[in-house]
Amino acid sequence: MQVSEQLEHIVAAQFEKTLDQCSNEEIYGALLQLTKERICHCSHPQSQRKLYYISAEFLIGKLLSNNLINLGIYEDVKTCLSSIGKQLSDIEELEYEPSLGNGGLGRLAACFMDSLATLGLNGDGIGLNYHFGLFHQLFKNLKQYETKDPWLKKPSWLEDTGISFSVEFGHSRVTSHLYDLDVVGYESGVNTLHLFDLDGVDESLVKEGIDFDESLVDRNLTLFLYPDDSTEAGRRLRVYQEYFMVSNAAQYILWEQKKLGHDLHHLDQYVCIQINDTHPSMIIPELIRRLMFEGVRLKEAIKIVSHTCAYTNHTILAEALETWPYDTLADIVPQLMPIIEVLHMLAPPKAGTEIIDDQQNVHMASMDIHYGYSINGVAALHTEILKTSELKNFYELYPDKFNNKTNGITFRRWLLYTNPDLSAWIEKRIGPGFKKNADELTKLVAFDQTEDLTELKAIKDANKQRLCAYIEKTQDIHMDPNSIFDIQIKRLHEYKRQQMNLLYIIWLIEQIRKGYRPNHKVTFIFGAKAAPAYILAKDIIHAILCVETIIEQDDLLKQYIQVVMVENYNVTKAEKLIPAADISEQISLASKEASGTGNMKLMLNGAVTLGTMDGANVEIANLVGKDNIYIFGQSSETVIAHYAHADYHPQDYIDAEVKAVLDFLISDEMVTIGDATCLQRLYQDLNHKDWFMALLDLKSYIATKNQMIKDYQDTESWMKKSLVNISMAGFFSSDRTIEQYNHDIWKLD
Ligand code: 4GP
Repeated sequence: MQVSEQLEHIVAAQFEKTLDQCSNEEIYGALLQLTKERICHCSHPQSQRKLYYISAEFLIGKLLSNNLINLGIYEDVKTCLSSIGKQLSDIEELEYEPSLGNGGLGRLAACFMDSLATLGLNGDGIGLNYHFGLFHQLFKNLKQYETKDPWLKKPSWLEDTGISFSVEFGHSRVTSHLYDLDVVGYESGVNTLHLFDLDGVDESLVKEGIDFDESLVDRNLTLFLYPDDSTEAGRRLRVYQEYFMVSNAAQYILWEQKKLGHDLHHLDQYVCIQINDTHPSMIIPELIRRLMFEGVRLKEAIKIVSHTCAYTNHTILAEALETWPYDTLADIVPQLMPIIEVLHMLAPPKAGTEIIDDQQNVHMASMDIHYGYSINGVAALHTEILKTSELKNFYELYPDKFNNKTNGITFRRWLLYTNPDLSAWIEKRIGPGFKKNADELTKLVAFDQTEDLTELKAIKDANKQRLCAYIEKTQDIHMDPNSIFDIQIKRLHEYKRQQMNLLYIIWLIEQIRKGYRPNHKVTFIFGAKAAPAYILAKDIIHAILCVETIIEQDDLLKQYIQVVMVENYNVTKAEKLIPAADISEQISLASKEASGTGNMKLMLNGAVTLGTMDGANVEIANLVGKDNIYIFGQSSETVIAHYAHADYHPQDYIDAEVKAVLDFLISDEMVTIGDATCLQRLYQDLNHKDWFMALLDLKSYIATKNQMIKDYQDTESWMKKSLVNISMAGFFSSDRTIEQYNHDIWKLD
């Protein structure tokens, strides 16, 4: 049936109207139904062996357009709507973005789901259905405030399955409720994302703040993602949530496998489980326990689970290698403790690899590594660092378990959807093959004649115009589309060094005031949420917002620079920002960014990277060559050595110029509009601690960024760089990543 015909049927049945009589809300509902009806005709990949990808986050973004694209009816729907004077983008605005993730790890899981379905691989996701998500970020008094982010509205993509399980804790027992969401592949099959919720979850418990009352765990467990973990209550909630997630996962997996008639003694032939970071690590003891209920003996259960589970590490920061006090676990999940004890005792006795250490802390990653059959990092450098430094002791025990899987992104969302004009430009030159085979993008390198580049520039300019209109509409801020758009969008974290970017801007302010005139106006755009309890990250946001205001109020400065901090940065905003970027800021302290995926999205959309040799930047640099990327800063070896010798002192890097920049943070100008305590704290930290070494690289960052701004003047040569970046981005398709996971780890078919 034609799209228009089907839509007319739906609205006639639902609203007794014709399409042109419908409101945008009604059209949205009808499109949702149409999409679901079409999905029903897609087949689920069939293979004996199935992957369950367990993750605390799935940052899936809005689904309407993505599903329409993957079903191949996006253009038809657009045409149909425009025939009645409507725009799909207006309809799409009505959709709430699911708030099921925080950053890269969650977005990666979403890209993986897309690629699994596209490649026809039998793999489902398992996670939680957080009602108020992470949080909604508001700026007030130049500071970040957090409010709840209610996104679960009707009509919804979620299907109530009616499936539920019982999950017991030390002091209580709760019932779960499973909601499923279809994940449609590009012109192919469909998989499922299973989101477990609490039966009887009570949204009315949340008034203003985001806190957790343990006595209400049967009503509040799935309200928030990552609540404040600076408090004991917050940390305990994580344990509750994590166990709730994996107990449901284990029960679901065994239920489904039994339904398929599979012999649980051979579960490892039928199932593989990918443990995404340490949040789902308790799946190991829980699955062992559940197999024992099914009559499998302990030793055999351990063996089966060890051949079933694989672990991905996403960061070397200690905060992600979760450890829980033994007593906390014993209190919340006492049933797991005998198994964890056995796992600890059976693991090879090697210093630094203990599951339960001398201080009675339980190390989740240790459990994953001893009892998982594959351990992977997410970019070549990251995996090397795991092997040679962070997880060295484990690598010596299990060299064959370690492997690298450089991250990727789905080009359906991050090119076809976000940048339709660029996609059309590409298709006109190399045909549509790149949509399924991203490597074909390399054919584009040949299209570097002036006419090609002029068109490419026009596409970038139009995207910048669109971003300007969006920011004007949403934040009432006017931006200059002719300025260079220098974009840093990612979680706010000291290691990502938004503070270094800010110090550059301050340096520039001081130069302009001394008479220097930049070659080109630059708009510095930030998008970032700070974890609610991360004080210094919030101070950095505050300082950025203060500087934004100072520039705005200064007639001289605003001719040359502007700072814009995008409020409530999320997937929807990323989709608007990325196609409009000229400069992609990837400036983490070398060794600290496991991979990055924003770097890949920005490159694919023609931005030129300004980065350190960190994470996947290293691979980007190798692919595009040194003329098409701007690299600065110290190497990961140097940084690791500084940490090892504890010999980094910010004072060693403070000369008169840097001092002036730092002093600006606590200048009268700043303190009159800002909060002196926050600014002082940041100032003191940078002067005396600077744990992520912003000052180490500041000078080379300033020089390299200046060079970049200068080079931007030569439009043709800049656009050539942009073209090379687009052409070489094919490697970063998540289809490639997923093929590698499947080939080396999952072996689904
Ligand atoms: C992130 C890493 O920080 C980022 O480098 C990587 O690209 C991403 O995972 C996906 O692998 N880690 C997290 C986290 O988001 O919570 O650990």
